[in-house]
Amino acid sequence: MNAKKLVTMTLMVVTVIQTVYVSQCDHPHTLRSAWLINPVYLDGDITDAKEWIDAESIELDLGTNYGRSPPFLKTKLWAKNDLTNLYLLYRIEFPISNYDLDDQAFIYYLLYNDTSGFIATDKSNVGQLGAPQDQYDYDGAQWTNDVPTGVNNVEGMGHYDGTFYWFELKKPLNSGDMCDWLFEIGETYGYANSPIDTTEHLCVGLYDESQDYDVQNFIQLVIAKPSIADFTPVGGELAPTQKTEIIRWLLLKLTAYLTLILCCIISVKKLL
Ligand SMILES: [Ca+2]
Ligand SMILES: [Ca+2]
Ligand SMILES: [Ca+2]
Repeated sequence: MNAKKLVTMTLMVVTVIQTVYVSQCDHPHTLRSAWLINPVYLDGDITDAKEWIDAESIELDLGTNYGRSPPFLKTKLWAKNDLTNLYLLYRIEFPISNYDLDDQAFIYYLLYNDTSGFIATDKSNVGQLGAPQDQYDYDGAQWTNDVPTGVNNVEGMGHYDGTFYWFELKKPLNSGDMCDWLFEIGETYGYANSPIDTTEHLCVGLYDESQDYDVQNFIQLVIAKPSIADFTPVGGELAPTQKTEIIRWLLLKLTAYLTLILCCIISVKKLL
């Protein structure tokens, strides 16, 4: 192997390693949602030992000024999804002296226009006693309720146990009402980690009603895609639409793998 071939192969290896490194380290709060196995009962609490054991989680601090200023609230966030819905569980450490029954958890998504304004906006709010709100049309200051233009697609509840706030939230990946995010399985959402970064924003947080401010931070969310093991029927039949979706996804994945292997074989043959 001559020096030119050695340099080319080294560059290929470095590029692959760099791509993997960047994809894993690009955002400080990347949450890789897990594929849902156990059902969620939206009571605002961990209902049983199995309910959230199949989810993935991250730990982060919420704060005012997009997580940069106090008070800092130690938070753990779990996520899982199926083909239809995203499920989130929040655990937010909160001082009992500031507890308020009207405090709410939220997640919002902003897709910026290159010049000004937003291409898409969506916010989900979950209170402790239910009554979740689904919003859109953020103008930089105010949100508008989806209803009556669209539909309230947010479900969930929460409670405070004296140390932690707990909230459970359920939202469709694609409600179709044009007032919500449009998430797809296997895709990544939320790239900003600063308020001046105009790549898409995905923020989670708590609205402190008595202080009238948001305590929040940026996250990046990777929506899980199914594996074959996730779809082994256990005493039941898969719905036809679900079967079609799984087959389509598996074929796409197989095609991608075959193309990658073919490219590698051709590249190696050329180099040797
Ligand atoms: Ca529950
Ligand atoms: Ca909405
Ligand atoms: Ca909606």
